[in-house]
Amino acid sequence: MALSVRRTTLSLFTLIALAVTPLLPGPAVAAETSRASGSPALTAAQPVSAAPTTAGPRTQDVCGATTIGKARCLAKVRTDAAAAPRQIRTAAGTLTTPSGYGPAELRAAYKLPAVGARSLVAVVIAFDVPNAEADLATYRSTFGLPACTSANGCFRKVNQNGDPGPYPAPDGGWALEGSLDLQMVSAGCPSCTILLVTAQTNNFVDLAAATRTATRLGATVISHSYGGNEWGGMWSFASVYNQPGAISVASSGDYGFTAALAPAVLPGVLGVGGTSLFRAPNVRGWTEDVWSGAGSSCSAYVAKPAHQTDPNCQMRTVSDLSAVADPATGVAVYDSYPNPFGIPPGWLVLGGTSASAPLIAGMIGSKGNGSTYRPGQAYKKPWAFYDVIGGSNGFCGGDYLCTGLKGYDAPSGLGSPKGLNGL
Ligand SMILES: [Ca+2]
Repeated sequence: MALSVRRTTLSLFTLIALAVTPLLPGPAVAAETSRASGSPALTAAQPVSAAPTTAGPRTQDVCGATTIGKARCLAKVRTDAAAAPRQIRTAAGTLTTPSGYGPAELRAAYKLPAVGARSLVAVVIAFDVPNAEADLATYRSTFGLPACTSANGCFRKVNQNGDPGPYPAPDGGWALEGSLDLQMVSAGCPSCTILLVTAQTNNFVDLAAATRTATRLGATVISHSYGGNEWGGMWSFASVYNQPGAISVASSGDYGFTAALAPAVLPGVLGVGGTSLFRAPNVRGWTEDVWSGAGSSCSAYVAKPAHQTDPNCQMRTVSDLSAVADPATGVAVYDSYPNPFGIPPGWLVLGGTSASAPLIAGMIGSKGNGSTYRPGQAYKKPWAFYDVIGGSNGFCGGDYLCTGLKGYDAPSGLGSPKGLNGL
């Protein structure tokens, strides 16, 4: 009897999820990005997104919707004037100060050590990121992080075969995503070395090949700020995201309570949701709510892992953990590659679970245990995370699947890292 009740509950939530999926990438909205043709043209600008529940600053999706079997990046870029860098005139000249949170704020909010382990953290991305190393250098020098260059052995860029070129054609949206990823890994782990693996296309066949290469080249943490709707075909590459020696960390999505995305939903992958992060007059100095866009879901394909005990989803629930992802409380990113959004290249403010996943990937790198870490270990230490209470990412009658409640909830998982103890 109890089982049938749970099944009824699941069906209800599945129906609700299907009813609120207009923004989903998927066959019903099969608007392909310009990249699918292999054309080097920039991705067409996407329509201004509509936040599900709260009005916020203007944003655009950094990547367009895709069809099944392909992934979109999961970043949102601010396009309002408040996100522009501030120009401050001094006796020495004009200083440009980024808007958005930098590494110092993120370190303070999540109680991170300034110096951690020297893990190799990989960023898997589709298409080329032409200015990756130069933009990473600007980000790190601006915020006082140690240099991370190919010359000093900290930074390495390869194609999906593991070779230093030739690289795929660039895409303005994915290139911006790449800068966000590299810079968030740096914020989460200033001491880590970084491997950028550029997949030939946004097809999962190529992204999985790039992931396999990241493991082969020694990465112990692999960041995936992209996703595509889960489907039966994902089992052909699922094991690539759960290889011995490396933990995959993936974005839960930017479209609220809806269908699950791969790779975040896959077994062994740490699915990272999103929060809004504010300064607060409390002991921590900060507070977080569920971000209205944070992806959360009850899988239709992936069995419930033993460490998940939440009652209203019989299959895998996404997310596991979370960190800042709301573009309204977004992070500073330096990207000099021409973007398709009409924003001057340079300092931008970004959000999306594309920010939170590489930030947490960096934190695991800082802890230094990526080669053995698995999501189940976090569930044994709920005290090691800031419980996110408040906020919602959809309509589910106030259930934990779409509402920030005490304890585990799907949009924020166990919460956000309180130092590195739970990682
Ligand atoms: Ca919670």
